[in-house]
Amino acid sequence: MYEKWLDYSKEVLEARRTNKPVVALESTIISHGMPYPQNVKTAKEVEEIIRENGAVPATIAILNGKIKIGLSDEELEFLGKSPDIEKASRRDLPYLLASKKNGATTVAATMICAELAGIKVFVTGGIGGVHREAETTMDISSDLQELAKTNVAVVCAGAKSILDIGLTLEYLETQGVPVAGYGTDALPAFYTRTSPYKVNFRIDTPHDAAEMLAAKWSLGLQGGVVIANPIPEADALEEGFITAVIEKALGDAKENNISGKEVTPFLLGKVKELTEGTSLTANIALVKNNAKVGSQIAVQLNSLD
Ligand code: PSU
Ligand code: MN
Repeated sequence: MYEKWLDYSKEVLEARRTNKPVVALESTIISHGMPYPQNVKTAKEVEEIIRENGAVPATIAILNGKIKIGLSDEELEFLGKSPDIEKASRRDLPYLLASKKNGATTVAATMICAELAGIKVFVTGGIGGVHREAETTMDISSDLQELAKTNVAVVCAGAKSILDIGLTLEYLETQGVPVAGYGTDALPAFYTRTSPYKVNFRIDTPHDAAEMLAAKWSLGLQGGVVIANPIPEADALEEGFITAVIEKALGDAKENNISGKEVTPFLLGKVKELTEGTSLTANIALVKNNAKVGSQIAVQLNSLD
């Protein structure tokens, strides 16, 4: 029944027919995470990296009340250019689809759509999490609940320290979501390769990552896995610098009484503004690196099943 909401690109349809590995990509990062035209350029380059590594890219978004699995260049351009595309998470999907609207899917919504489309590996930049002071605001991203129940692996560069990373890890632990470090014992913090926190497990090869995913799902253990892949050394930002920027962004959010779904885009926007583009360069580099690792994992997983 749900198939009526899905609309596949030709490339993804062909991949399904020939049993090629497919890698999902989100669209909030395009509409709300990066400025135009870098967002569209990056989205296309990321797709190309996935092809070069033997998989097929499926950028996911809601367009005219359909779940698009794979976007054309025109659709990418539209998403990247239109200033008022709704950020779409789990709770937004029914309304946006039923009223034939557009939406840029978050990690949570992209996981849902990927699972419906039979895609097991999803590449992005950073996941949402437990916000600082969540004990009073109750601001916890629905990305974390999605990781608890939807069977998709998320390859990311860890979590940004706009979040309370420690509480985010506690939440994932409670929900039984494994957090694996790709070639690292430390949990990466998006712009930096390390944080004060450790990952649960270290994985060093795409093959080992695929074996872990296969083990999890063959046991019927519902939910995703976070595969945290550190930003390349050359692109990492200096920790003191980015910490100061994030503190300032958090202060501004408080002063402006930002709440609900606006919190994360507001903080990301402030960080961008305050770093005058260096954060954008880092962001682009880490997403590309995740695309490489994610497609290698997808290829391995495809050869296991
Ligand atoms: N963190 C980032 N970059 C992003 C996001 C988070 O470093 O682009 C986006 C992702 O789409 C993520 C969403 O799923 O923000 C989380 O929003 P919220 O905290 O409102 O759940
Ligand atoms: Mn939130």
